[in-house]
Amino acid sequence: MTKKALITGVTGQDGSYLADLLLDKGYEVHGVIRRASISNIGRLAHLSAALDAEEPRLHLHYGDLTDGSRLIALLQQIQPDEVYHLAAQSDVRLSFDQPEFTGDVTGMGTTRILEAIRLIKLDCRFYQASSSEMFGSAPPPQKESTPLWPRSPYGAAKTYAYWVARNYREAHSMFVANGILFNHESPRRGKAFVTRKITHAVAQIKAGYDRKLYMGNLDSVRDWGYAKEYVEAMWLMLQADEPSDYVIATGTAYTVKDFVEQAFGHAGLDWQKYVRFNDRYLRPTEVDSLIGDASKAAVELGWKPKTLMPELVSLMVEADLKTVLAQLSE
Ligand code: NDP
Ligand code: GDR
Repeated sequence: MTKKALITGVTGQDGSYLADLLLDKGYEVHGVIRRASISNIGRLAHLSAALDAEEPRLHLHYGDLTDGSRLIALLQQIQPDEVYHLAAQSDVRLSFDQPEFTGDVTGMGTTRILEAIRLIKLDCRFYQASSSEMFGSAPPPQKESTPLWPRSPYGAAKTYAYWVARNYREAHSMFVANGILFNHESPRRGKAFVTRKITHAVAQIKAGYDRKLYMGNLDSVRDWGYAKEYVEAMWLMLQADEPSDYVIATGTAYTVKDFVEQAFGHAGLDWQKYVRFNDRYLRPTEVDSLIGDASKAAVELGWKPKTLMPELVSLMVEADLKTVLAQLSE
């Protein structure tokens, strides 16, 4: 029997890699997309064959996390075996400007979809995209037992969703797993996030654009991994015998400044000539240091990171250079 998966947030960085992975594994994949005035399915462009085939293996459905009745209808219609709940307002800085909206989408969105599953008595496994932002100010290294101390409306909303997910597991005996993922990046990362913002700027400067790169806090420490490998961990969590919560991280620590230096260095550029400070990129409260201990995932799921930060920087700069140069030659 072909397994069916439903991915919320399929148009995002992780959703697109997860769709690739599940299609490779033979799943029938359903994704929830939002109506937008211009196309928002660019990250799925390479999957057009699966989408447009006579018997499509990828199906896209309009829906929104704020629209509970639509979620019920979709779950009832699709009857997925596995639900990967990735959709969220995922921008930490923006969550300070739109805390209520972030709470509604990123927090309550999880309750809406879990409650929809419960109400229609759907027998499925559920993945919740939890985040290292929930650890906030808790000192590193952070693991599953580390107390949560979120530092933004986004982190607080994810913390609420994490506990709701755990409660549905305990109260209703549902198969619910929280993946507590540390920052993971790729050439498909949105350009508002710091890594892609840097690699895109490096590529433009290398290609001859006359521009500067305006940045906020260069001192924060992050544990950056490769998104393509992190979606494998999501799948592994839903194949386990018992549902549980897992930290997914590389265990390595770099500052934002390290990332800047390596990215400019990879292109043979001196970062100090191009990088400038702008306080609009600062947050009212910052998360200073996130370094994950993913030993539980290694032991129980057999998951280990392969691509570490220096290689990740290189592959992201190379991908952006290729795109920028192709655009220039059009
Ligand atoms: P992205 O921001 O790239 O993607 C977010 C997705 O959610 C997009 O598909 C977006 O749709 C969708 N979405 C946003 N709001 C709604 C809504 N109201 N209704 C339906 N869909 C909506 O995030 P990532 O792929 O990077 O992350 C995936 C998940 O993992 C998110 O929940 C994020 O918070 C979490 N996470 C991410 C980490 C990371 O380092 N990347 C680390 C830890 C957790 P659209 O394309 O239309 O905007
Ligand atoms: P983060 O990622 O907040 O960790 O959340 P982001 O890349 O936005 O910031 C990382 C660090 O870089 C600092 N920073 C800047 N950040 C941005 N975006 N732009 C800048 O110009 C800039 N200058 C410095 C930030 O202050 C921060 O310390 C990401 C998201 O994907 C969340 O959804 C996810 O849950 C967490 O990672 C884990």
